[in-house]
Amino acid sequence: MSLDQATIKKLAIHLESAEMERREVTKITDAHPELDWMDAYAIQDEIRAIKEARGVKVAGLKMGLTSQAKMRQMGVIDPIYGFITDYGSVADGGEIKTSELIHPKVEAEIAFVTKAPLKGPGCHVGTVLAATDFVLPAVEVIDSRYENFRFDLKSVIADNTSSARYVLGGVHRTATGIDLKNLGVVLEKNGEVVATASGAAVLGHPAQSVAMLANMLGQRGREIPAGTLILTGGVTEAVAVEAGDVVSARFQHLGRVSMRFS
Ligand code: 0L1
Ligand code: MG
Repeated sequence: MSLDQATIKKLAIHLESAEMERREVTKITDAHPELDWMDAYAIQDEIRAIKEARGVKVAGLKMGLTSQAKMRQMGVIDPIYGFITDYGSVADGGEIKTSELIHPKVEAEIAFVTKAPLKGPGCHVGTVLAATDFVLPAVEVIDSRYENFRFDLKSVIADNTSSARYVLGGVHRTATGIDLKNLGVVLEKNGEVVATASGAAVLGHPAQSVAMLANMLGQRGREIPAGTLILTGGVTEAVAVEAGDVVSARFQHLGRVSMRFS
């Protein structure tokens, strides 16, 4: 690590208050070019601690930048992870207030819920499917705290991977008998198709995203506990939304997830 604990804490407060106050900030590596990967995840951990001290519950984990479409869109080459919160959850068909966000974008994702712990290294698609309780359809609403979504990978890890809101669909299925790799997804905005993809867009198979998460956490001596909700990353590029938009994602075998932005 190259930053001291006081600086980690100061940057966590800076980013967390930007989220709470819906305020854009410049990427933190501008002022701290020496920030390394461990610093970035340490800032994210500190944001989690700030929220938990305020009574927020962590509702699950997320992988970000797991599809070629997203990596290309953001000009990066590595997946990253973060956490999702209880206050980020929006009911299927519900309303999302844009006044509570800076510049939201939506992405269709396949979510997993585990029934057994997963600890890397060595996790793969097989271990993940064996530890999966069920999968369900999701839309993540991301909202980078950085101006114009302009960031580098370390800055965005520190900003809890742009985590903001998420909507889970009501249909859940065991992973057995569903071809998650070839599962088709259609993302619609205001009745028009804006993106299509299949599960394979996420690292070849969405379970591979969970395996990578377990392996990345394993490097830090951590694991994915049983009963964890995991968003595996957008199957398509993220699509910008504004007040008045209605978004719907249709997932083969898993039904539809929808929301409106007010
Ligand atoms: O969930 C995601 O893929 C978001 C990763 C962070 C990058 C972004 O804000 O697009
Ligand atoms: Mg995402």
